[in-house]
Amino acid sequence: MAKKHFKSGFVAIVGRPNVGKSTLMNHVIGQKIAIMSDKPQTTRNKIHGVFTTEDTQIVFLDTPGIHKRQSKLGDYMNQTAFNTLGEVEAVLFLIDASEGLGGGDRFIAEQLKQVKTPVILVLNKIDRIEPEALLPLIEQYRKLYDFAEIVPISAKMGNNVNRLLEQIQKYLPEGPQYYPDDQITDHPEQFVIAELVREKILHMTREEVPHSIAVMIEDMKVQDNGVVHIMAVIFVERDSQKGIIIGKQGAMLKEVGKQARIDIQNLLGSKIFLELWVKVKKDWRNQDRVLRDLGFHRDA
Ligand SMILES: Nc1nc2c(ncn2[C@@H]2O[C@H](COP(=O)(O)OP(=O)(O)OP(=O)(O)O)[C@@H](O)[C@H]2O)c(=O)[nH]1
Ligand SMILES: [Mg+2]
Repeated sequence: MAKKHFKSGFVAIVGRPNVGKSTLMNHVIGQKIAIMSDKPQTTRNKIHGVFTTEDTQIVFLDTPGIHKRQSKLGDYMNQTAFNTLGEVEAVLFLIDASEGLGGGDRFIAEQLKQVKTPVILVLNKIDRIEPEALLPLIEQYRKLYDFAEIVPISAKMGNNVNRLLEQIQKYLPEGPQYYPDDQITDHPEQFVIAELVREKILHMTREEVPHSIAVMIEDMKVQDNGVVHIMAVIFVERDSQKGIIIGKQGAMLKEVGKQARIDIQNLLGSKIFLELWVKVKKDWRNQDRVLRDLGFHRDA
């Protein structure tokens, strides 16, 4: 449906792992569609978050944090982030103001020079720094790249996010409404549900375990009593990790289920019954076929 003077476009959010890309997108959309955690490399796929008003639609592309590759999955994640750069109206280069400028940001800035897309520098987590620290930090980043705009925000607290939205609008052409008013993401519900299960495990585990898990929804159906029955399988890379995820007398898995159920019920707006299984798939992060089965396609 083409409305008169309707502006729309795609905006990629890129940056190092853990800088708050998913937090920003969720804040703008007003609902959790991309999982968040304090572990780097939380996001693994490109996720569309759709922001629609009377006269504008911005489709945000949340991308995996760009990092040094450690596996085929890592390669896929970096490629997913870079592929978005040339296919959008604007790029938000998100940085963590409390961490400062590092090698990772320099690397990303170099990649940005390969495309013509306008880049907005977004300094996030300003709630964690002294106000005086902001200007010197901006000066450092300006030397890296000729940014179209520079906006400091706190994605977590919501500070200055409206100002960022205003800046983005300047770069949107007149265009169609890509998604209906009530659609907030491009991924099927099952993807978001699997991610919510994965998020709970990320919150409860440490070291290599967070990176070694993948979650897949094997079955989902509405029962006669209206309860949605969901069966999810958690894949790990080693037997020892299976033990960790299950926990003593199943305590960990039970807690994962309890916490995930709350988020999933919020998402679906109906009661659910969540059945969780843990399976070992040795070294799945380096196996092309398994990666494909789990939904990590080059074109995804
Ligand atoms: N204090 C503070 N913390 C924030 C802010 N934004 C995000 N965080 C925290 O930073 C951590 C990482 O947030 P994510 O949104 O998962 O980061 P990401 O950039 O999507 O990370 P990857 O998907 O791993 O690349 C979480 O613990 C967030 O709560 C902010 O504005 N202020
Ligand atoms: Mg993320």
